[in-house]
Amino acid sequence: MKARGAGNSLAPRIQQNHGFERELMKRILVTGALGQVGSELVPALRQRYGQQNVLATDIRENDGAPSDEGPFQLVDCTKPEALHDAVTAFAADTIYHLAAILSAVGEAAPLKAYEVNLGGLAHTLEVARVRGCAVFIPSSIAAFGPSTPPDPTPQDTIQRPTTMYGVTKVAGELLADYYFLRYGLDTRGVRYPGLISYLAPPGGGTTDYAVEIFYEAIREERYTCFLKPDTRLDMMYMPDAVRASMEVMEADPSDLKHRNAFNIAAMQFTPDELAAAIRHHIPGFVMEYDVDPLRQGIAESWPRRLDDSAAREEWGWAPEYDLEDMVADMLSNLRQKLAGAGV
Ligand code: NAD
Ligand code: AKB
Repeated sequence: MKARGAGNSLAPRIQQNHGFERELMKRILVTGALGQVGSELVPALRQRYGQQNVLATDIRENDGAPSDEGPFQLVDCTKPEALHDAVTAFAADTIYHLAAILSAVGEAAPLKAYEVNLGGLAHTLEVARVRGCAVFIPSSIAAFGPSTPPDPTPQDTIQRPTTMYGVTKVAGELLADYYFLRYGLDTRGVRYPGLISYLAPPGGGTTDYAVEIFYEAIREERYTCFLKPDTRLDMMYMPDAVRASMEVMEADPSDLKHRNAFNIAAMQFTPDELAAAIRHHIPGFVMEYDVDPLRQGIAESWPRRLDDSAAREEWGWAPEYDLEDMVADMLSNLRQKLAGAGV
């Protein structure tokens, strides 16, 4: 694919303010920074805004993650004082709030998912209100449910998710809108599809198969998939997700009709189609199926393709990677990573 839209590119450093009497964001605190997204978003933010201007935080110790080349602090987002102290001490003007419990893990511990995903977000928004920070809030295809039109899924439509993860995501979208409408807080966000990446492992979601498959394809030339072969889902390669997360925060606020929960999309495929794309590079690759009813049920309740026209129109969103580009890049980078680790 690799044909970028003519819209909001990160190449020229945007010089406008956010409409909230602040210059370019330059002191950024990231929660949940050691996860699948943070491991790639933190280095990208540091490259753009300066290594010392991005504080990575998480509830667990950093044991050598890619985001370890800069400030790191333990912060539990369900503890409002700790969050407030970290934001204040770092003089953060922006928070990327990534801390979360994903869909499959969330079904094993629904109240924990509620506490972290919704409680953590409420505390983050409140600290941001007191400290005057902009906030990036990621939502997900999981914010939709079985009564949502699945293909394409409009920007504004029926949601009614049936997982606790989805319940917290749709409530989080509303909470983010509320803080903007009620307090003028600069909240923004996107609905990520299932994300595929090679740096950090996925955190226990339903789309994890689309990452695991690459590890097993390289190591064993075979993979047993927990979703049915024809389960179509919306997916995205991490470089596109990272760029979207930064572009939406740099968008001119006067162009935004929506602020939170922008649908973004790049590619849609089934496990069978992903296996076929991998076979172009590893002809002997064998895919087997051992379906997990929990994750199959979750996947069937999610959209197959998001309509991302609002993001395209309002801030120039355009993906760079399609299925073919993503598979080639994943295999090449993961081979190098596993060879480097002696695996
Ligand atoms: P992840 O599970 O890989 O990482 C989440 C991080 O949050 C972990 O490092 C974990 O240690 C941390 N964490 C958990 N509880 C915490 C707490 N109480 N305080 C502080 N940190 C805590 O998740 P991810 O894939 O990096 O997801 C980041 C965001 O993107 C989440 O909001 C997620 O819902 C959203 N999202 C991700 C995907 C995907 O495919 N990865 C898709 C859609 C949306
Ligand atoms: C999950 O599967 O839970 C996540 C997501 C799509 O939000 N990857």
